[in-house]
Amino acid sequence: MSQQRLNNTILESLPVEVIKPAYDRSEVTTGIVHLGIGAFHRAHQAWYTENRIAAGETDWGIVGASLRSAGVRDQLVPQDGLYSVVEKSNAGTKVQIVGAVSDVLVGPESPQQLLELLAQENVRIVSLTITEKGYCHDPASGDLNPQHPDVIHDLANPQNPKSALGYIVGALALRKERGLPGFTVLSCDNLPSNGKLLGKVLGQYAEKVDSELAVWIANNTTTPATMVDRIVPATTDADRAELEDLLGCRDEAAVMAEPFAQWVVEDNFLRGRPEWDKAGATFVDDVEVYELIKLRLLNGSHSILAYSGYLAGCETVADVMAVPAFNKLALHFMRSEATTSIDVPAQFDIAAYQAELIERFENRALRHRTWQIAMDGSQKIPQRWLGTLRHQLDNDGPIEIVAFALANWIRYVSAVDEKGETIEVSDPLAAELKALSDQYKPQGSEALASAFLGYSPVFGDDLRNSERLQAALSGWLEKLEGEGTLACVQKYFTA
Ligand code: CS2
Repeated sequence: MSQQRLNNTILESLPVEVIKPAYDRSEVTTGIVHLGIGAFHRAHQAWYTENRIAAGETDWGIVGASLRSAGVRDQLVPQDGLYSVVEKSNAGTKVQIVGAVSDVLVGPESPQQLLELLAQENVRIVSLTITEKGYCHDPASGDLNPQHPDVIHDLANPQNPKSALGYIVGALALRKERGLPGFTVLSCDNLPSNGKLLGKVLGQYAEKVDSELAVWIANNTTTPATMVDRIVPATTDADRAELEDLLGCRDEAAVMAEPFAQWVVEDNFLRGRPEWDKAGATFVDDVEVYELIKLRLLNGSHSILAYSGYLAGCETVADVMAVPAFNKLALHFMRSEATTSIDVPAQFDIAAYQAELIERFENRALRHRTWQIAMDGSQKIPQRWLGTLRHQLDNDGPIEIVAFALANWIRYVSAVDEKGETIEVSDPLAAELKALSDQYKPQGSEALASAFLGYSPVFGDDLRNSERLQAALSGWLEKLEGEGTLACVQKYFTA
């Protein structure tokens, strides 16, 4: 491994084909604090912002924060915040060095420092990619979960929070006390009506702190909705080694991404925003339908391919898509179940969108692991599958593929695959889900289906009442048990 790390001093000596910041980084001031600075933020919002900083909007620099581990800080800070976005497709590779991030703080190391940063007047936007589970909500209802361990902790320790909600409300309390204005809180997570959901949980959390503060926050923040889209798999050691050959130096913070990127944002910012539209984002009055389309078609089929593909022995999404029956299943799901559950605007070319998704999933240059997408299913399934399912049940529409997908997920969270090997299930509810499976699986498919449909944190209180769903789900559980996922897809979904 070469010793030389990517940093400000070696920018000039990078190969000419590498795109790099052509502005004076020392002139950039902080306008955005981003909580949850993982790979997705770096390849998406920070990458859009880089374009605007380069165009002269130098008061929108980003300071990132991690609310859990020091990993990203240790990757980025020794590199002066610089990192590569490596666009990979069958057409080749394009590398851009992004300079929009000036620093990274680690919440648990110094909560006070992060609270103070968030309270700085020049911070006008606090953006979030904290994943579904970071909102401390009940996924079925969208309300704050008052029993969430982080909520309990943060209410008792407001100076030393763990959750994004604790930090944001704590910082807003400081701003109120100091006579400073609030900020825009921008959710960039894959949740339905993410802005509204964020506004609601922030309000519910603040109400528990102090109702006067809750009123101030309601009047001094906005929470615009966003639809964010770019496939950004976790970076691997092989990716970093390959990039090192190309750059001639080591980039520990590099992110791999597809060329495609989309960002649809509700234009409701309290104290200004970068002109992200000039970097390709779209500002609209209502994001909801774009979010529904993205969550139900892209993420919905992603999760289907993840659980069933994993069980069929496929490591990456591209591997799953290389199996013709799975490829057909994805398109069939989008057309027959997901799309028909949405009131798609007449001008939206949904057939082109579906075809593009298939192509994006087939991108063999990206190694997007099925296991990665399968993480946190309990938090993802409600918005990815269950809205579609409820719509179809209410309208006597098709439910076969969602039911099949649910059966695969139930199989997956049993934590044992078809060959009897252990599955490393990563989900905040993994233990409960496994216990449910262990208890009911021995009683047969019907009992198992009904136990899961009765599990309200994921399924709410309505789906257990559908006999149609119950029958479809137990049918699929039975078939999966007897025939296995791959054989089922090949036998039942090739038409
Ligand atoms: C994926 C998403 O990991 C997952 O659950 O479905 O991260 C997906 O790649 C992005 O939403 C694409 O924009």
